Amino acid sequence: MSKIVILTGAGISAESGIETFRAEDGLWAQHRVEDVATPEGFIRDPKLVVDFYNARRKQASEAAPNAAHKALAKLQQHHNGQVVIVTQNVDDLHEQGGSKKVMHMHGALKSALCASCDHRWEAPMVMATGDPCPKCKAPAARPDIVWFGEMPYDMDAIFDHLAEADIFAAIGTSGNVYPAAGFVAEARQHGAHTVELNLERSAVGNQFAEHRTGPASRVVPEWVEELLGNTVPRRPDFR
Ligand code: BJW
Repeated sequence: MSKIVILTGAGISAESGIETFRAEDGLWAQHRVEDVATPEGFIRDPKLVVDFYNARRKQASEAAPNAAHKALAKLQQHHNGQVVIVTQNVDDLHEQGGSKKVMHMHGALKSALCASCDHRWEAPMVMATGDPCPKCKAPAARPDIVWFGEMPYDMDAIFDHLAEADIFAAIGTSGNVYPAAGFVAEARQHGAHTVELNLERSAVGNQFAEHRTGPASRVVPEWVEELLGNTVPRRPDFR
């Protein structure tokens, strides 16, 4: 029984119509990171940040999972061993695609967080600044998103999984943001086979043993079918 750990990024949801961050027309071309994705930005202008995530929540609610999300759900169902999905994405397209257990290390649009007592609850479609926490009543609701300088979720469990992985795959992530960008080195150090599935080599692409180049909706289903033994393995792309 082998254990597969999969890290996904914005690229897996791109073909579902959700913008990535670092593309020329991506989210960071339209918004300053420090304004909308840092705790300091939220203190400075909470309405700007809440409105930014309200718009993202609306966009995500209109998106549907693509063939890559569905293929990973199939892998989770049929692989003879454990398949752990860790996503940096804040949408829920993995769950909509049929995946049962997904670790959202950068939070989730569907969740709200109390900045005062850390209570979490289901976010309304439109949040407002100063919404009260249902538990402690403080007017301190914020999007449950991990911003720069904050600790991502589930780190201990993720590093435990990486240490046990036989295969580590990164799908549609640019390798610019840590700690996620360091997962390949961690998994490799513990003996995992590492594979990157992306339109192009990421910033940490040289650390992967294998590359599968192309859109996620094509390369992920192909890779999954090979893992499940349904097709003849293709020659890896060692460029
Ligand atoms: C396709 C495709 C298709 C497109 N098919 N592929 C100096 C050195 C090292 C680290 C630091 C440093 N200074 C500060 C840090 C730490 C900092 C960091 O990494 N900064 C960097 C900018 C340098 N990190 C943090 O602060 C994190 N916390 C932290 O480190 O805590 C301390 C700690 C220490 C030790 C252990 C543990 C913790 C928190 C990071 C929070 C990131 N938050 C964001 C925004 C919130 C979420 C949201 O609003 O949605 O998360 S930033 C943004 O980037 C978002 C993403 O999840 C994240 C990653 O982006 P992703 O997914 O890779 O997207 P893109 O757009 O970059 O790339 C898309 C990719 O898809 C591309 O490669 C395309 O080719 C590909 N693609 N179409 C296949 N169809």
